Amino acid sequence: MIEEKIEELKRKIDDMTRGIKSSKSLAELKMAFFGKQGEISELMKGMRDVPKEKRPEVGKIINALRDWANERFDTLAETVKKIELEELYKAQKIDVTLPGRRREKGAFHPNTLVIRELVDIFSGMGFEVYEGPEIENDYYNFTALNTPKDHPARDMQDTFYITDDLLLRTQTSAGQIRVMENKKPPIKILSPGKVYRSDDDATHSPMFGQMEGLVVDKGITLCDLKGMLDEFARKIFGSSVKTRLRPSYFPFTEPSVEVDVSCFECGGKGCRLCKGTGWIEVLGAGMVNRRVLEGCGIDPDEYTGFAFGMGIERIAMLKYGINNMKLLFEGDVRFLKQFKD
Ligand code: 2NM
Repeated sequence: MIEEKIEELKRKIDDMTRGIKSSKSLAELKMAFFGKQGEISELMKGMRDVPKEKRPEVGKIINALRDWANERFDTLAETVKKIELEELYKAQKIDVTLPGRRREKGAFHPNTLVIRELVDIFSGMGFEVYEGPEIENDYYNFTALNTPKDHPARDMQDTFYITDDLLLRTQTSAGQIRVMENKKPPIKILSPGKVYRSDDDATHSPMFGQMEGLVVDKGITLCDLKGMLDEFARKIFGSSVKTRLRPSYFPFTEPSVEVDVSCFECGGKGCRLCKGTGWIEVLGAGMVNRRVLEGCGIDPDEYTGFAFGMGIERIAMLKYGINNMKLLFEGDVRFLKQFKD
């Protein structure tokens, strides 16, 4: 009777464990037999109803079954675990002959390269970098720069106004006024940054980069400006490049000049880049207008200064031979990757 039951249980365990592939389901199955209401536990509980004299015999049989089942589950557990590990190793297998994963590298924008180079050149001459705010008021952007109310640069077309008084700066010199108001000369600052003008065509962008320099001290002359420009031109365009000054007009400088560099492409003989003239216009400059100095609380009879300003995109296009300004605003990596310092 009991022997039959035990044989049946053994067969059942054999059948149920045959297809088992995971440790989890095997452990669950073991619980189903050995757990509180499990068939093996029930058998043990049944010992209560076995007559006293038969108990040692029946006990032996049941214990033997329990040991058999335990061993069976333990061996199976080991096998399943081995299979599971093998599968895990297979899934995590690394092919060391596979080519490495490339991390795409970006590139510095030509504007960034030019800004860095300019900052480097002018730092070498003792300039400190000062960056003012991009949102300015009428006073710093115009009035303090001796730009009268009826000047064309103040037209609504040219300036992005935020309110009657607030605007997007049209030149970085707005910030330089703050420096002159707050610091006693000597002053020697370089102001790189974005400026905004309501222009938009093939050669004008509503936002562009500018870099302005300002030197104020006792005895500063136009010769100092010329000497500094020569040094700057040689460093950025090549050691044989010369500069020349042509008269111009800016409200904030007097006299004002346009600065040309001799063509670094043809050496001055005339080519497509310099349109046959041998010269390329690169920046505007001048001696700081005495009214500007006065307005900042600097005595123009004691101090003089020069200032200059250039467009970053223009320098980048000249330096890297870029013929279309739009390329500088599109951010196409294939374009950007071509430039290195
Ligand atoms: C230019 C040309 C000429 C300029 C003037 C000043 C300041 F603040 F001193 F008045 N900063 N930069 C200046 C002078 C800028 O850009 C074409």
